[in-house]
Amino acid sequence: IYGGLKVVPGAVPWQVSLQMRLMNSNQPFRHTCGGVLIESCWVLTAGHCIGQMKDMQVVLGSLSLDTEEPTEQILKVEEVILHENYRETSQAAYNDIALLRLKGTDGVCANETQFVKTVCLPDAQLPDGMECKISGWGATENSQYGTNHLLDANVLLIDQEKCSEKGIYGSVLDNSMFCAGHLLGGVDSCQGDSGGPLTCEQNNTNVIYGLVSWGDLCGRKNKPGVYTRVTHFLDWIKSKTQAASSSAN
Ligand code: 4AZ
Repeated sequence: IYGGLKVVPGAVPWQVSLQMRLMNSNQPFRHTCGGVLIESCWVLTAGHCIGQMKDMQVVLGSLSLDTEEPTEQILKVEEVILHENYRETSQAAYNDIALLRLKGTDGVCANETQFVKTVCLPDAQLPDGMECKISGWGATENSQYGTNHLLDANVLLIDQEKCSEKGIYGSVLDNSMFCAGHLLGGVDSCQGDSGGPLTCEQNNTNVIYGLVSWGDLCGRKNKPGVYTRVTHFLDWIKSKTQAASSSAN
């Protein structure tokens, strides 16, 4: 996160650290991407966060990556569901969304606490110019390798037409994504924040409106962050989570 501040305990209780290590290696798990807890057994993340041949864990209730905190819950992943039309080009990622079904018993995976909570799905588009929040452990203006402490920042939803102008992203944008940030630069998501939340307030409730997806570097003028448009995938999310939770968990 560029232009961010340290998150206080419990302020972003749906934030996930998605951690990976090479299969069968004895290396420790390393933070790879963000994610978002939407149900006790379901995490949303970016499609491009799903590498192959990786051993994966999901860490909830964490602020500091290098310390074991009493608020943490560490869960294994039972199933990875990558969007059927996920596609990456040199410029953009399309349909950049995946679901992780967590391992649990009797339909309970994450336990709700003050530090671990689900976030609601949105039920409609929100207005351009609205202020929303992004968070993550990704690169900052001072550290390309990311931060140990979770950071967050406020960004503005940017009109799709505006963001599709030639001097911004032109024709690479589609309806599976939207832009948010500050066209003057400075405040943005960055590498390592991918898959993590962009939440906004809708009817006095925080909703997960975007997932950190891509951008032309970070924090640059006229190159805002691009986010997976969660409202575009509501039916997909519902079909996948309902189909699976009726049989398993
Ligand atoms: C990345 O490389 C990345 N400024 C994520 C977000 C943004 C740029 C790059 C948005 O994962």
